[in-house]
Amino acid sequence: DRIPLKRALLSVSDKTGLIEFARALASRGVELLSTGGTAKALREAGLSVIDVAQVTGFPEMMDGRVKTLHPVVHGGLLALRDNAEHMAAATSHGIGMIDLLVVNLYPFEETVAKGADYDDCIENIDIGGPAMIRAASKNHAFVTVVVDVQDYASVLAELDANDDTTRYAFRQRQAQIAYARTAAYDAAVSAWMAQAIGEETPRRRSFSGELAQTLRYGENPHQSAAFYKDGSDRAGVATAKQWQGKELSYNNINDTDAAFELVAEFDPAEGHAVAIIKHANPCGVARGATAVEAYRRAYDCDRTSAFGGIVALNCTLDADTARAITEIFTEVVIAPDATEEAREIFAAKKNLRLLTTGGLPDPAAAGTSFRQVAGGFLVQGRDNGRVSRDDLKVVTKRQPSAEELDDLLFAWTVAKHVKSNAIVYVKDGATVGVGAGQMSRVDSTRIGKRKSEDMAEALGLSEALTNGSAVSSDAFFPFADGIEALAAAGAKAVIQPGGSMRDAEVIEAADRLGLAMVFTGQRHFRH
Ligand code: 93A
Repeated sequence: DRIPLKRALLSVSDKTGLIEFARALASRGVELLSTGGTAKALREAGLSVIDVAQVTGFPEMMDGRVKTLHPVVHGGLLALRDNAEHMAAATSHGIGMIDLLVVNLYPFEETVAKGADYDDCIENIDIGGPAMIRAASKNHAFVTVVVDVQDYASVLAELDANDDTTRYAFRQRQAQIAYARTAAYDAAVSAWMAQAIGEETPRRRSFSGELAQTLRYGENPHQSAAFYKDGSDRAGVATAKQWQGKELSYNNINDTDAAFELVAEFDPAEGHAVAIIKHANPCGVARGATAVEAYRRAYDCDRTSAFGGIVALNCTLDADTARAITEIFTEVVIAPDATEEAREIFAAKKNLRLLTTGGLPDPAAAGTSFRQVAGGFLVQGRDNGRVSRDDLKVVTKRQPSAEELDDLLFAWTVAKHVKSNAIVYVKDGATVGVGAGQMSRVDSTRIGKRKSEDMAEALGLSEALTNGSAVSSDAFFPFADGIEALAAAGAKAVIQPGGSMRDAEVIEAADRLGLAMVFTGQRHFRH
């Protein structure tokens, strides 16, 4: 199963590492074939190279659309070396074998990402490259294929370890990677086309990802797991720099994502905000005049749950905040940036992971989210719904005060990131009680209240902070009982979508209990 490399075809758009790799191949006696730009680069570096055009007998034509699409190339990649008929055909047609194919494709994804126009994107769809990659990969019994610059070193290591040959298992692995690459490439083309033609629900769609990290296990130790990047540049856990601490776990990644997506809702221009997440739900979110104040206020929502949590900031992590965070055990801290002093403070806490992202994701950005179900998956646009003061409709006799309106909008924004049924109590720009993930909305109401009472007791307060609070509900109240439960918790103002059959009863209850209530006209289920 060991195949020596006598002849290689190199055709690459990304010329990173090309010269060094080609030189290493040439020094091992490998003959080099190449397409226009690649051949030019190799020649300029003093390497001797044969033009593919010379081998095919055709010039590169039609703006390069036809360069390598020729039987001399594809025969050389596809011929079975142990098949007498194949080899006889190759001889009679003057087809030389190609043992190594090195291709990276026209930068289609990058062209789309930089906002190029339709024709430019079309011109960057590589045809000859994927055709060769697929041919070489099919014939991995004899041919080695390389599609990633990072694999140049792997090939050389393989040759070094195996007397200048490649082993079957190595070629298989390379072929698997290569097919994933062409699949990802076509997935990108198809996704771009769907968007370009305004097709939101294409009849066929495919997705692709690149391994970012193998994980020790999934949600539980008996589940295998890995983390894949989708190639988008959204600031977050997939693109963050990890400064310290052991590798993130599956649950860490999920919770860190939830934390950062939540805190990114709060524009740093409007002040510091901190979110603390446990099991993908917030157990404290707050604004503050400083980052450390925001952290302490978030922490004071539910100190018990915050232990071992994930902390996200919408601003630079500074030394004061870093010191406050290290007072308890925290799993992960994620922020756009961290000062050197803050990093030094964390350095003493070996188990604490610090991630910086360089920025915040745009909460209003469009996007797609997926969920697997048995036999398929659900696709939807990401929940980028946001409401502002102008969208609110006051439905009660009592108008909310300006302070209440601030808290209502804050509560609404947090509730969007809480598992349904979500009830979020807020006072002065800080959550004071969160009821998450209950099957009954009234239960979420009660849980938030009880949490707040527990905290009041722990902090030695005379009453729970739900007293006088503003409350958000992620979806409408189907009955008046939810409103009654909120009033019993001392809430003074309520924000909810509205739209229940019994809205009239719900509004009547709010009026009777002296609450101010606003409707958003938008729902934030999160199941
Ligand atoms: O336009 S193509 O689809 N037609 C081809 O026949 C072809 N053969 C190789 N593009 C083709 N390629 C691509 O050219 C390779 O995949 C590679 O990305 C690029 C290298 O071109 P150059 O060597 O001229 O820089």
